[in-house]
Amino acid sequence: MSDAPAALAFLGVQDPFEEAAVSVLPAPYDLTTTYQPGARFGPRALLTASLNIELFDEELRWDASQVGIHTLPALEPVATGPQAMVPEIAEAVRGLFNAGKFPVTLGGDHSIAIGAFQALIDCWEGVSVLQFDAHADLRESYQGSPFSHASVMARARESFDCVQVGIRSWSEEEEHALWQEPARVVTAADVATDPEAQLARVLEVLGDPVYVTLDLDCLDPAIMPATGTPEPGGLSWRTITRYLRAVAEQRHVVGVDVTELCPIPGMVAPDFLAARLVYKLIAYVFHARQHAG
Ligand SMILES: [Mn+2]
Repeated sequence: MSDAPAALAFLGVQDPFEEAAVSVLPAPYDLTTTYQPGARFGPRALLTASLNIELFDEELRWDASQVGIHTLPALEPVATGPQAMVPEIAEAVRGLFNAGKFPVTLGGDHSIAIGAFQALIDCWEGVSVLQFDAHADLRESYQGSPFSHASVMARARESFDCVQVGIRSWSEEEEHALWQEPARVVTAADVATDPEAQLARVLEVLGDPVYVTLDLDCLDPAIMPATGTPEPGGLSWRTITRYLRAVAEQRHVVGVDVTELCPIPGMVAPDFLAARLVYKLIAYVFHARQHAG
C-alpha cells in the first residue's frame, strides 16, 4: 500500500499507513441499490464533510485522531456486478486485518459488506456481526444476485452469529428467517419502547469479538434522509451513539463498515452526520481499548 496522499483524507488527517491504527477504505459502489442510486457518491460526500468536524470529541474529551488515521485511495468500482466487487473488497479488507489495522469501509451500497465478511472469515475466528439497519437484508438472492444489498445478512448468517438492530422493513419471504432466533433481532419499535432494556438484550446475546455493519438507513429519515431506501420510524442520534459506545466498551470491535449514504445535492447535514458517526465509532473503539483492563 502506498503512502501517497489520497485525494480526500478522512478529517483531513493523513498519517502514514504504517503508523495509523485506522484505515479508511472508500468503496464507492452502488450497482445493487434498489430505489434511488447515488451511494457511489457517499464516500466523497462523507470525506468532504469530515474536513469540517472537530478532531476533539466533546463526549470523551479526547482527540481520537491521535491513534493515527490513514485514508486509502477509493476502490475502483467494478461495473460487471457485485460478484466481481466482493472479492476486491475482501482482498483489500483482508490486507488491512493482516496488517493489524482497524478497517473502516465506506459504502457504497450495503452489498460491499459481503466483501468484508469474507475477510472476517479468514482473519477473525468466532467473530460476531452486529448489524444496524432498517432492513432485514435476509433475501436469499435479489434481482438475480446472492450478493445484493438485500441479501447481506443472509450471507452473514451463513458464517457468523448475528444481531440485527433497528429493523423495521422486511418481506414475507424474510419473515420466517428473521425470527428463527428472536433474541437476536431488535426492531426499531423495540428500541423506541425501551432503548436501555433493548441495549441490555443486545449485550446479552452478542458474541465477542464483533464486527459492526452499519447501514445509515437504521437512522430516522428525519435526521438521515440521504439513503437509497429511507424508512420512517428509525433510530435517533442519541440512541445510535449510546449503543455504539456501549458495544465498543464491552466488546472487542475489530472493524466496521458504514454504508448507503446517498448524498442529496445542497443538503450537507446528512453528510456531516455520517462523518460524525464514523468518527464517533473510531473514538469509542479506541478510547475503550486505551482504558481496557
Ligand atoms: Mn437498509
